[in-house]
Amino acid sequence: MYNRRKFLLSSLAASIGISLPASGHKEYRYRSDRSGFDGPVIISTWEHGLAANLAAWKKLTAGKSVLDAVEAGVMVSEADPAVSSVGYGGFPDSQGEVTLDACIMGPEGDAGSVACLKHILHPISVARLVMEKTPHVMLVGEGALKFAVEEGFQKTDLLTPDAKKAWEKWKQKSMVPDDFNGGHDTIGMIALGAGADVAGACTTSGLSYKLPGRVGDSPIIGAGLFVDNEVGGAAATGHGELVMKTLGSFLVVELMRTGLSPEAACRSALNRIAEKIPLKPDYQVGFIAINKGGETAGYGLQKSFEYAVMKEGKNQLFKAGSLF
Ligand code: SD4
Repeated sequence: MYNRRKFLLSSLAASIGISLPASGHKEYRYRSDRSGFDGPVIISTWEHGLAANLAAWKKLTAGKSVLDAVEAGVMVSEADPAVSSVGYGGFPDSQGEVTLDACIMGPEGDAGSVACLKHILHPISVARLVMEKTPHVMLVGEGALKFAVEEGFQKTDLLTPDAKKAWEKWKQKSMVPDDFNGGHDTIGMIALGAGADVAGACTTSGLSYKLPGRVGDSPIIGAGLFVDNEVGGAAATGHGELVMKTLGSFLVVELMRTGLSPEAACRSALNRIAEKIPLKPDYQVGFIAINKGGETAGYGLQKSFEYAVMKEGKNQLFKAGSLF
């Protein structure tokens, strides 16, 4: 099987004029007919993506892998108490418990994920170890926590005083979990590194005041995140139920595979959501995407979506186009 794959790769390489090293790994710079890859490109969701991009950029320019880059990038948001939808400082569920969802995908088609994980500051690193050290893709709840502790992660209290105060205020008003109460600032990140390899990471505390046990799109491979190293990658933020019902990030990548630009693919996936699912006026979904040529885009259902792109050493925040 391996030899056949290597043979096919060598034949393909010969037919497009590149040479492969003994390992069979591609070491050329990818050039598509849309644009050329010319160095690292990182895209992530929301304004806090700027700080995350910078951490990822530092890894890539220090020669670290694209997986190291996306992991280090989103860890910045996980540790930031001011980001109320990710990691430490994330708003809790309806019972006051912070539960975290995260996943990571690498260029070799590998994936790891954790869902409804409590007490761990960096769920993205646990997801990476699920990918690297187990034969599984996803661990949830108690099992994910047990795995993390066995791997040496410290248990910590993730509920900050500010998040507790917000939850107590919400409790006074309502004991009915609101299906979309709170900020939309899950961090999703896709990076294109050396050799135009693509990796992605996504991490969140999910919807504020969700029902206990609720898992959103963010740790679901294909929903909150999808990477195909032949095409590019995509990640989602916003109302996870809408993204799960359409397997949004997979859809964006598959649309890019047909030749759509990242922006057209994100817009088309959002159109799919708008056509198939009855929407409430305040529902938001944002997609980010990057293709193998280094083209990036973000697009939202509503106007509020922003995304951060770092390329050629410049880190910039963009207002995304929107359907409504
Ligand atoms: C979820 N998509 O759990 C996440 C929420 C989110 O910013 O993106 N918040 O549904």
